[in-house]
Amino acid sequence: MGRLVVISNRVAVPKARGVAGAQGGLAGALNSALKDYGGIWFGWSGQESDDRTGNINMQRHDGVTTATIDLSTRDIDEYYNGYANSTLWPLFHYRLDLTEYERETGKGYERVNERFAESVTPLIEQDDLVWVHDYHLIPLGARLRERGLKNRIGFFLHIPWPPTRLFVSLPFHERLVRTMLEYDLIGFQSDEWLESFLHYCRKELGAEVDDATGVISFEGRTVEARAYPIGIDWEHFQKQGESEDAKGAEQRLVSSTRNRCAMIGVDRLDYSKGLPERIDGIGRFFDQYPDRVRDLVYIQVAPPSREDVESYQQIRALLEQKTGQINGARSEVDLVPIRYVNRGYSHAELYGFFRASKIGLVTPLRDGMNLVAKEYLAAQDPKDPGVLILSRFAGAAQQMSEAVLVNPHSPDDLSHAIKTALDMPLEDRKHRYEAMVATIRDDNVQAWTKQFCDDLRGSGD
Ligand code: ADQ
Repeated sequence: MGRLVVISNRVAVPKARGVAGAQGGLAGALNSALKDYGGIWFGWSGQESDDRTGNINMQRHDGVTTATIDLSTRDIDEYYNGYANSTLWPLFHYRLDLTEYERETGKGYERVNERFAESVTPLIEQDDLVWVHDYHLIPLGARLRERGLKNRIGFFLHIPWPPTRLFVSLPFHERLVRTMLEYDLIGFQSDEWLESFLHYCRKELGAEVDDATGVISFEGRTVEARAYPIGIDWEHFQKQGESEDAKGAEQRLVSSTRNRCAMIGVDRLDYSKGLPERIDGIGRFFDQYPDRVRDLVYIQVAPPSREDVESYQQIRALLEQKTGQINGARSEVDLVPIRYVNRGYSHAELYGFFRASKIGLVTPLRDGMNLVAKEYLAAQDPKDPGVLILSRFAGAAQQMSEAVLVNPHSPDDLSHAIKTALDMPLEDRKHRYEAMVATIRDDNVQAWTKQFCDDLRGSGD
């Protein structure tokens, strides 16, 4: 059996795991996969350098070999901050208003994908499975095929796939999707994103699509597309819960909130996560139920991300302004309704915070999956679980329909959900928790990687 070669934009070594929220949900998932299968994780080092010698930095940490390259200032600007995060990310999260279409950044995106292909090709052996991740690297499979690679190559998209009517606003959309059809297997987080992709292939490319199996036939090739909802590393997360850090964090929150109910949100500071809208919903709750202000304290943990992109600077300023307004209007000398923390925490500390919080608020405007929703539930005490309030626009909502589902755009809906959660009887909380937790435990990240790799091994034409 061949090794696994994982290729993603960034490579995060295991020992750095969970330290800063900036590494997102992808890092933990890939480290687990590589430990199980052996192989290499290739990607950008995160370093900026104009060294064009093509040096690859190989390292081994905790059973995982990483191979990284640096990118030049121009590459980072055009490929990462530009096309990936100012064009594809907003468009795929349905934010046409924030989507920039610049020919130069598109060229930078192509150039870096070419550079990735050039650097990683010599590292790939004949029987290796190659697994490419996410929107930064959509054309990579096609670039690898041009270099003669015959291996099984799979692609997983961690973010939503937009409806055809939005996607066609992307210049050269057809070219991008044609490169995707060079993979053997394409994975999406949920049926909704999968269906949008299949719709595009049928309608815009005229491909033959079998909706039941996800098999796409196009210009003599056969590609399979399926939904693989990503999970959390259940065992690792439970272990974190037993640590002193987790217990200390739980204690800190319990003692600092005393007899008030702690409600928590943990998100990268990203406009897709619906943070200002969430604060509006909390403000509406305080307006509608002024006698409940003393019952609740909201903790928002939001480490900054992608700070070089303007829309991210704007979202941060907006969030600070809205939080400040509510705290200004509602605080007492002994009471601050919203605690806004602009930093990341370890998974152990997050576990403790989640466990001490009677409500978890996860309300993205769009999200491929959302692992925080699953982590929140995984940290609950089964005898006295908290309530998850979840956006119906997160991929996670498909699997977690017993959460209190909300429309994150509606302050009234959010306010009503908070009231429902605050007053929910124990029996109801337990019933909902039990209905969801088995899936989170069993459909974990190990099951996810195994399913994708097994299917990739068996797929292709
Ligand atoms: P993200 O957009 O980063 O991931 P998410 O799925 O919520 O979103 O994963 C975030 C991860 O980072 C979680 O493990 C969480 O614990 C951690 N994290 C978040 N804030 C943190 C903080 N303040 N401190 C420490 N850790 C923090 C993308 C997609 C998602 C998809 C994942 C995985 O956007 O939809 O679920 O990839 O596929």
